Amino acid sequence: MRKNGLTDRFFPGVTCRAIAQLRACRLIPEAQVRELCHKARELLIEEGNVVSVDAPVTICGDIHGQFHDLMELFRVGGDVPDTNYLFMGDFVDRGFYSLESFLLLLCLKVRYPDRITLIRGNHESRQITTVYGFYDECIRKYGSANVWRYCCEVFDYLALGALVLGASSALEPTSGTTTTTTTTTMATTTMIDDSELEIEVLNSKGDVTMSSHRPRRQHPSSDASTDSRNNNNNNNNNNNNIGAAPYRSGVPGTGASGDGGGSIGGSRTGAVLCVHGGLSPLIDTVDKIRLIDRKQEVPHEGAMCDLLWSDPDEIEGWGLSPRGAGFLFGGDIVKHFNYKNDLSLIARAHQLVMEGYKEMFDSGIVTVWSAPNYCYRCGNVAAGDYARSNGILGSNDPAADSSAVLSPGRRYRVFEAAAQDTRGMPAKKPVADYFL
Ligand SMILES: [Mn+2]
Repeated sequence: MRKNGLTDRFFPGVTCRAIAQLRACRLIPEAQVRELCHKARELLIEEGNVVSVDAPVTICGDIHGQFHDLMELFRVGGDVPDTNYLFMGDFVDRGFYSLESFLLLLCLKVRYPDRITLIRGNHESRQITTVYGFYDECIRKYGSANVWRYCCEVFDYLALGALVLGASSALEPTSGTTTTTTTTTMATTTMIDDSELEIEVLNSKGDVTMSSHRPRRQHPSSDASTDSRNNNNNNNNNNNNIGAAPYRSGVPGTGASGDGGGSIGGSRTGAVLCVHGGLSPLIDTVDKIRLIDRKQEVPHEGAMCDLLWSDPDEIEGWGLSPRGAGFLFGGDIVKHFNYKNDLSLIARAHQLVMEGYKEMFDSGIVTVWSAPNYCYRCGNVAAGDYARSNGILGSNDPAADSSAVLSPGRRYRVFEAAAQDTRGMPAKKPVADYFL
């Protein structure tokens, strides 16, 4: 079978060599790109439109061909496969290294399929890439459109979303998850006995720059005793099992996952839905996303288009998007969708946010942006992000009734642009910014 042949040729030697080469920002031969794209398609075709991902996972936003910043992201957040990653699309265009960035991510996907999840952004499209740089880059670097075509065929198979399941209650102290910790963190988290760490913001050195706690939720069951968090200092984030140590074993399952829900005093944790853009007026349940025939170019309208193009906005209901595709949606839409689908949070990318992340609507949705100093000129210092949804518990409103879906603990890692080697940058005129 061809499948076995491909696997034999690609596992693990060729893939490892290709990964090493791409990490050094050197391209692999066209024939290897072709093999890689075939292999990636075989993997992706097996994935549903909405991939289930176990927490903990580091969720990343737009990359846009900023290869050196992607390397910085891995340096700060932990390397694959030690850290699990979920990238929410827009790997290509704008930056000068779309090929190196996307092919590396694809190689990592083929080599560690359970460690890395790639979902589609609106730039993973034939039409958009011919306008915003990726097509030109392929021609420039490979001399023909072949590689662009191979990549576009992979784009058509990328999932449209992901559900992060099994996120535990509160964040465990930073010392357990990073090598670069500060004693301040420990002091903060241990001094406040009756609260738990909900949000933590770290800079690229691992220093905590902000943290917020919420009152600890009272559980009638013995699960409360597990609230000692885990003190496993060897935690390498490899845990992929919802119920297994070192993460809280008593975590109620998500309504979306259907396992173990409601075991603790009626309180529930929700899943985190990850999409590139946002919601669609044609989609009121996650299950409806699963019914879309996704294996095609991104359409100009309809549910699939909206998921990749829409933006949250301070409005009520739905609004027209200035982008000309997708919709604007308000906080009421987010709250209703999250409630109906047992979600605690929607994580999305698609919009530049200067701080790297931005929560809206009582933390019902977060925008994550991972391309610092976007286009090498926007000066957004904190373009990294990571919503590490390995923690959750306590509703946003402590007074809310116990049936409310609980929000996850979030750890945002903010990083600055990597030093850029500006040599070899093409003198191409920048195209119009449709979103600025
Ligand atoms: Mn986008």
